[in-house]
Order: sequence, then C-alpha cells, then structure tokens
Amino acid sequence: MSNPQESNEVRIVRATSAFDCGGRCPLRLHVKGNTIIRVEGDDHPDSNKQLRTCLRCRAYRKYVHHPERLMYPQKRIGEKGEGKFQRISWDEALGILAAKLKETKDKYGPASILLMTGGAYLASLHNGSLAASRLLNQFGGYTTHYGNLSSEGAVWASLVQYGSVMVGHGREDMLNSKVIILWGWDPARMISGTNTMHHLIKAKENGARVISIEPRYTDTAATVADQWIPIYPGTDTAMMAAMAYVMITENLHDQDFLDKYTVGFDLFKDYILGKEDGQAKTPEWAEAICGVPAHTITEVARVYATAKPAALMDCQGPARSAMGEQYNRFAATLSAMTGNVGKEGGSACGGLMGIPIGHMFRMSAIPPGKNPVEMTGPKIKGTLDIRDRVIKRIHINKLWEAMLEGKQGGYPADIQMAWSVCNNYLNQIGNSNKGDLALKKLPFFAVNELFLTAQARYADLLLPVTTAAERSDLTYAWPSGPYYTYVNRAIEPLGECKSDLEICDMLAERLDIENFRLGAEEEILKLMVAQNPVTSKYVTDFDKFKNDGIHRVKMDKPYIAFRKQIEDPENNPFETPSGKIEIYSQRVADMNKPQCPPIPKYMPTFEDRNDPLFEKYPLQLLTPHPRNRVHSELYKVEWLAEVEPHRLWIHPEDAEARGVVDGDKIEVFNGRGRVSITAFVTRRIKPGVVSLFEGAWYQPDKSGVDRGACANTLTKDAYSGGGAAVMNTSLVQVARA
Ligand SMILES: Nc1nc2c(c(=O)[nH]1)N[C@H]1C(S)=C(S)[C@@H](COP(=O)(O)OP(=O)(O)OC[C@H]3O[C@@H](n4cnc5c(=O)[nH]c(N)nc54)[C@H](O)[C@@H]3O)O[C@H]1N2
Ligand SMILES: Nc1nc2c(c(=O)[nH]1)N[C@H]1C(S)=C(S)[C@@H](COP(=O)(O)OP(=O)(O)OC[C@H]3O[C@@H](n4cnc5c(=O)[nH]c(N)nc54)[C@H](O)[C@@H]3O)O[C@H]1N2
Ligand SMILES: [Mo]
Repeated sequence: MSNPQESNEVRIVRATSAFDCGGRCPLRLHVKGNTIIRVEGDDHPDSNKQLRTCLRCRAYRKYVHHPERLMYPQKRIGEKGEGKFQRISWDEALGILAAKLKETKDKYGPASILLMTGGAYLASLHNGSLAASRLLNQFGGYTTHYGNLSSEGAVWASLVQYGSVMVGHGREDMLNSKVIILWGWDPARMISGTNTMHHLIKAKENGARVISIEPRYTDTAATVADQWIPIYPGTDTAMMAAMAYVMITENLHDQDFLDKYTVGFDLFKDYILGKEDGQAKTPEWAEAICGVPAHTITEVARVYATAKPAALMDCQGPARSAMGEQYNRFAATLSAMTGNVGKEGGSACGGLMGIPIGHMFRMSAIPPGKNPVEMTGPKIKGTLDIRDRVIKRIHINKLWEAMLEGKQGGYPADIQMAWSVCNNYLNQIGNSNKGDLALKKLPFFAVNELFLTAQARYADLLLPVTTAAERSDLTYAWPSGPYYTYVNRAIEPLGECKSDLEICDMLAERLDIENFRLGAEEEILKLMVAQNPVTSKYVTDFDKFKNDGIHRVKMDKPYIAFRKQIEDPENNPFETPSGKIEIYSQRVADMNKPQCPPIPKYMPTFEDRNDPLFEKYPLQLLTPHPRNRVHSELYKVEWLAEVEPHRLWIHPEDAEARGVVDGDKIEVFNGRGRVSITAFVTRRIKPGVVSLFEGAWYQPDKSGVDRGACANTLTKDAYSGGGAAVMNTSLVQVARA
C-alpha cells in the first residue's frame, strides 16, 4: 500500500479541534499528502441537528499550518523575555529538563517545582496537563495552582445553593420558555455548547420574549433580544435584590415552591425588606447603584415572575469579578422564588450550564495519581472555604506574587523552576506586568508550546507540541451536547513536534520512572470509551464511533437539571446538607468570612464606582472572551484577526469627553499598566464602561507600554471570597495617545 502522506489523493478525515472554547465542531478535514487543504463541517442529514461549524474551526487549517508554528526544540540565548532562541536537538532538550528537575528536587525539594497546567487542550489521551501531572507525581511531587479561571465563582455558588455543579438544561429546552433573560450571556460569541444559538433563535421564533441585561449590546442581543438593559459591571446583585423586593412586596413569588424545596427564604426576605440592615432593597435604591431605571427593574421583575416558565440564563463573565459568586447565588434564588428550578422551560441558574450526559471525557482520562507534596502536612480540605485550599496550592490568580514572594509572602513554596503545559498564563491571568517581573526572576522555565506566545518568550527551554490534527484522541463538547467526538489523526506531526504525552514518555525514561508509557494510541482510546461510566453506556460500537467521528446520544426529552428533586423530592434530596436548595447556607455561615455571607447579598467591592480610585480611573473595564480566538489561541491566524480588529469599546459620551474619535490611537491605563490601542466609539456599550477582549498577546515595549493591548495588563491579580479571578473588576482611564 502506498503511503497516504505521499499520495496526491484527497482523503477526508473526521475530527474536531480541541480548543478550550464553548463548543465542539465535528469537522471533515480534506487532506492531501500531509496538508489539510479544506475544512468542512457536520453533514448530518437533518439540518436541525447539524452541529454548525464556528468561524474558528473554519480557519483551522490556517492554524495547524501556520508558518510561525514552533517546529523544533530551542534554548534561550537572549535575555529572559527577549524571545531569542537557538535550535537544539530533542536529546539535548530532554537532557536539560530532566537534569533541572532532578537538580531542583535534590537541592530544594519537590515543592520548589511549579507545574503550570491549563485547559488549552480539551481532550483525553494527549491532554498535556494530565500527562505532566502523572509524570511529576511519580517523580516525587510538585507545587501547583488551585482554582478555575473560568468559573470558580459559579462553581462555588452552585455548590452552596444546590450541592451540585450540574445545573444546566439541554439547549433544546429553551423552546419551552416564554421568557429568556440573557444575564451576562452571549452564546453567539462564546458558544456555550455548539448549536446553542440555533436553539435560542428557534425559541425566539417560537415566541419567547428575550431580554439582555449586560453592559454591552452583544451579538446575541442584536440577533434575538426584544430589550437591552445596560447595567454597570459588578452591580447585578443590586438589581436582582430589587427584583426580589418587587416580587415579595407584590406577592408575585411562589411561596409554595419556596416552602417545599428551599431553606432560609425568611432570612433572605428580611435582608431584602431591610429588616436586617435597615435598607430596603427597593428599585430606587438599586437604580443608584446599577444604573438601571427603577421602573425598568420593576417591569423586568413582573415579567420574569409571571411568565411561566421563564429561563434566567446567568453565566460566568459577571462572576469573574470581585463578588462574582453572589451574582450566581442571587440568580439561583430568583429562580427558586419564581418556581423555575427543575422545570421544563425554566432554569436553575448557577452559571455553569453543564449537563452530565455531555460532560464525560474530562473524568475518563488516565488518572494522574496523587501528588506526594500534597500528601504530607495539613490536609487540603474539600470545603467551601478556600482558605483551606490555598495551604498547599497557589490560587491561580496569585501565581506571579507567589513566584516573587514565596514562603515569606505566605505562599506554600519558594519556586525554583516552573514547567508550563497547555497555558499562556502571562497573558491570561491578572496583572501581566507583575508576571513579567516574576518570570524574569524565575531561575528556570520550560514551556511546551505551539507558538512563541507572550509567555513562551520568557522560556529557558521551548518544547514544540503537535496540534489536535496530528494525533488521535477523544474530545468533549462542553458544556452541553450530548454527543461524543473522536478525533482521527489527519496528518503526521509537523517538523519535530511531539505531543505532551510523548514528551512525558521520553522524560520518564530519563527520570528513571518505569511503566509510564501507555499502549498504542487507538487501544487506549478504546479502553477509555469502554471504561468511562457515561460513554460505555452509550457508545456500543467503537469502530462506528471512530468512523463517524461522533456519537450523538438520542434523548426523548431535553435534560433538565434537578427534575427528579422537584418531581419526587422525598426520594431525591438535593446534595446540600439540608437536602434542599439553600438560600441560607449554614456551611457558609460557619466559615465566618465577611466576604461570604450565608445568604446572597449585594456588597460594594474594590474598584467599583464607589472606590476612591474611581476619581483617578473613572471607567469600569470589561474583558470578555473574543469571538475570533479562543483566549490567546489563534491570535496569529490572519483570517481571524481580520474578522474583528482589536479595539477598545467606548461610548461616544466618554470618547467625546476625552477628545477621542472612532479610530484614534489611545492609551488605556491604571496603576498596574498601560496599553496602546485603537478606539471603537460605539453606542453598544454603557457610558462609564469600556471593553477590551481578552487574549491579545502582551507585548510590552521598552517604556513599559503594552503594544499588544493584552487585557490583563490592566486587571488585578486578586480573587473573590468564593475564589473567582477578578477579570471584570478593574478601573481604568483613557486618553489620546
Ligand atoms: N482578562 C481576562 N482574562 C482571562 C479571562 C477573562 O475573561 N478576562 N478568562 C479566563 C479564562 S475563562 C480562561 S479558561 C483562561 C485561559 O487561559 P489559558 O489556558 O492560558 O489560555 P489560552 O490562550 O487558551 O492558552 C493556551 C495555550 O496553550 C497552547 N496549547 C494549545 N494546545 C496545546 C497542547 O496540546 N499542549 C501544549 N503544551 N500547549 C497547547 C496554546 O498555543 C496557548 O498558547 O483565560 C482567563 N483569562
Ligand atoms: N469564541 C470564544 N468562545 C469561548 C471562549 C473564547 O475564548 N472564545 N472561551 C471559552 C471559555 S474558557 C469560557 S470560560 C467561556 C466564558 O464564557 P463567559 O464567561 O460567559 O464569557 P465572557 O465573555 O467572559 O462574559 C460573558 C458576558 O458577560 C458580560 N459581563 C461581564 N461583566 C458583567 C457584569 O458585571 N454584569 C453583566 N450583566 N454582564 C457582564 C460581558 O460583557 C460578556 O458579554 O467561553 C468559552 N467560549
Ligand atoms: Mo474559561
């Protein structure tokens, strides 16, 4: 048989990308020789069931075959961060990393090795974060980070309120809703499960009233909303409290539902009516905080409480903020007050939107084992109190400070070397300028990467990694589906690239770790499907699954979170200590932490509109996820860069006050940094708020101005009471450049 890589014939390979985005597009990759020449999408004959390909996947071949892909191992020859490297062999590269790992462990102990993992590659077998964790666990341990950048606030809120993170509905269920409130949710851009937008449009055509509550007029709102209610960032809880006030005082709430399924409503009611703190949470009170007219708040409360069923769709963006978890708890409380939990056409809120049937491979990957560093000393408790969790791990948004201050600053270790696999944290966590200092101070830094990213420039050692097109794997659709995807290897690895797993295999030999290497790729994938409790139930024909590249789970009805708990409460308690929805949480009360009240509350925060800093930096900065990238991935793909030039959204009033017109070169700055960018003057944003999509590459010039305009040059490296990174809580000022 001839080698397909040398053939002129075009083969069609069924695969997906494995980006950390909110969808998973089934792709048909047309391959000639070792090149992807064309990308086509799902060919399901029923157009209603076709999983529509996103713009990022349509540009997939431009990413895989990008001329700037790293093709061989390199070591640093210039200053740290300068980006000057020299090509070396794999043998030398692995020798350097193995020697550094051994030397650091022997001299300073395993805790001084930091493993920076990430969600960049959402697949099972070649998931580098898991492979590297498994390797270092067997090597003797390491320090790592704690906290999910995406959704820590939402996770905390869902666990408090429901004792579960599986709070989503199948997206088809939106067709059952009479009212849909998009509360900081923009699925046209961040997908939220492939085809979510398709179902939302269908719901709209079906007569649902759609309301968007957002500082920005989003693409989703522009497509389906009847009403856009602009609100100041971080103040949603004030509006939600006032909606609860309207419902209680007008007797629109569902007292029977509250009596039967919840605990603590009376205490919440006391807070809302002002019996607790002397301040009734009236619409007028809220208007002064959130900038939404009192009559609008009253109207939305009435609409939401009386339309049955209604789906309040809260998400994670507003929760990535200084009091983020309060927003998701409040949303879930409003959902209980209106009796919309566990009902068709309703929504449980909680911000996560995951359904269990769609959500499987993350759990199925080869278990990484236990970390010896975390097995000695005080235990990391599985509690809601994150003070217990940062004893041995570093909060993800504090990595730089931990590198700079070490044990003296109260962090668990003095970091001597770091190994980054599947992330670009210099770009993606708070305060990139502090990251620049930290990475310059770090004695040794190895980075597995596909591109010379903002962070990779600081590496001492660069290891080139394959894309999902160059290996076979199982990917997962987060957070909905339900379907499972099989990635058939489309091309052989380009240049000298290897997967993280192969890199770990080769390192294991040099570190004298035995039995690390797994069997043949396809055999392991087969085992993974068979052993996973979810997939093993549905995927009975592995060969068909592999051939089709997808298995769609047939369901009679869309999945509804907590359906059982509501329909048959006697036999199905919630997983909370009380067995009910906890509007008041004793577990949280016991934490005794002012930032974490036992009932959801509006609370002022740092860098809100009342912070004294507001005088100097009078604009609130939002940093949403970009449509044309997945965070910082795909940044180099020209097609996608053209889709949306990187600009700062600013309202005409704010622009005019600064003498700025559309297209002007401006600078955005605060005490943490300064970025250079072009102004996009638009009425699509609330006055007083500006917006910069995250993920543009950090490129500080000699004077310290970030020419790439990375959002995190301006954000704070802090976290909320529930552990959320605070990417949407920053004050800035804007001036003409
Ligand atoms: N300002 C602001 N910042 C944010 C957010 C925000 O809303 N605002 N959102 C946050 C959220 S939700 C998230 S999830 C994070 C994401 O943070 P990161 O995970 O750091 O973001 P990515 O840009 O996806 O970076 C992934 C990197 O891994 C590389 N990569 C891809 N596949 C592989 C692989 O198989 N192996 C290896 N070794 N590398 C690979 C890519 O080239 C890329 O450079 O960003 C957070 N940062
Ligand atoms: N195209 C694309 N899709 C993605 C990603 C990507 O990088 N690119 N990333 C994926 C990942 S890892 C994640 S975690 C998810 C993230 O998904 P989300 O967290 O939902 O996305 P964001 O863009 O951060 O925020 C959603 C919306 O919230 C609004 N918002 C921000 N702050 C506030 C506030 O205080 N109040 C209100 N009412 N609204 C506010 C923003 O304007 C934005 O439109 O998206 C996933 N999907
Ligand atoms: Mo995320």
